[in-house]
Amino acid sequence: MQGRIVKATGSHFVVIGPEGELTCRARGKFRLEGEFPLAGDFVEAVPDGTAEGMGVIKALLPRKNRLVRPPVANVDRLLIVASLAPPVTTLTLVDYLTALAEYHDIVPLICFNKTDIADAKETAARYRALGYPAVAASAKTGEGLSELAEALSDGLTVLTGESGVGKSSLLNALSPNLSARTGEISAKNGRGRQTTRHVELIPFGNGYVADTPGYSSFDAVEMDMTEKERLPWCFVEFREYLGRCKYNDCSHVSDEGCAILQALQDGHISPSRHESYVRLYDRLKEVRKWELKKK
Ligand SMILES: Nc1nc2c(ncn2[C@@H]2O[C@H](COP(=O)(O)OP(=O)(O)OP(=O)(O)O)[C@@H](O)[C@H]2O)c(=O)[nH]1
Ligand SMILES: [Mg+2]
Ligand SMILES: [Zn+2]
Repeated sequence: MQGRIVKATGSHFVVIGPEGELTCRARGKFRLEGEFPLAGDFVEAVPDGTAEGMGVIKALLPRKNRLVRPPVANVDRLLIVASLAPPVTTLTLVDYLTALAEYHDIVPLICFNKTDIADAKETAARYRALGYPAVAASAKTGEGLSELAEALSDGLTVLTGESGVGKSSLLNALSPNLSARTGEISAKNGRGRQTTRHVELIPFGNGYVADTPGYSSFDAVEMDMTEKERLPWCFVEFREYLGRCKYNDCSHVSDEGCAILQALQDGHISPSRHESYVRLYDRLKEVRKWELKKK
């Protein structure tokens, strides 16, 4: 049958398809070909005859995209959870994460949580002005939750954001039936253990959500954003100026005749977004070939 991997633990995969559910073991074949099945993958799986409900993955269907952290494929939406109350998320990180979403062709949705203790209207409006949906919400008071629920009701949404911003709390508040499972995930992973292969897609509305343990640093290599040539395009408001610089290989950092820098000077691009671009560009510039090989 064709189905989708809704749970991946590193040792086995749970595949759900029209004919039901199969628990499949990870086979060496995929590792050798450099393609390891991930949660979110669409696969061809068949019963393996050992026991009822046990199966084997025969083939991976083509992927739309994949994230490295968390390891998940065919992501439709990235829910970037930020907090303007401690632990305060820097807007640089929000900018990095919107760029990450664009890089992988994923629609970003930003949620500023904890509005019960830190107002986020103005900051949310800044991102809406860029064309990104941005919700001010509180897992505690319920503000913004109906808006979030509606946005998450189809496709596969992956939550991301630093540890402690309230990702799991938001999911718990959104749906009581999510609560046990998200609780289980955070208890198992705890803080700091970010490399876990365990990813579970939880049904939500007509779609799925995947909670992930937060992280404390942003590593562009680990996030698989290694082609710095693509970075300018990942800042949406830069797009209309691309191709208008004096030099074709303009880095939009300090080159003469740069259309982006001109737009910045004219007030069409915000200084903080451009600064985030420069910082991310500088990090990608340092990525050496051996680091790419390491992946
Ligand atoms: N005041 C307030 N506190 C919140 C809100 N949402 C979450 N918290 C608190 O913030 C802390 C962290 O919440 P979590 O939901 O565990 O955060 P997380 O993003 O899932 O963190 P990791 O799983 O470590 O990545 C908890 O003590 C929550 O009670 C909110 O809207 N308002
Ligand atoms: Mg959590
Ligand atoms: Zn330029």
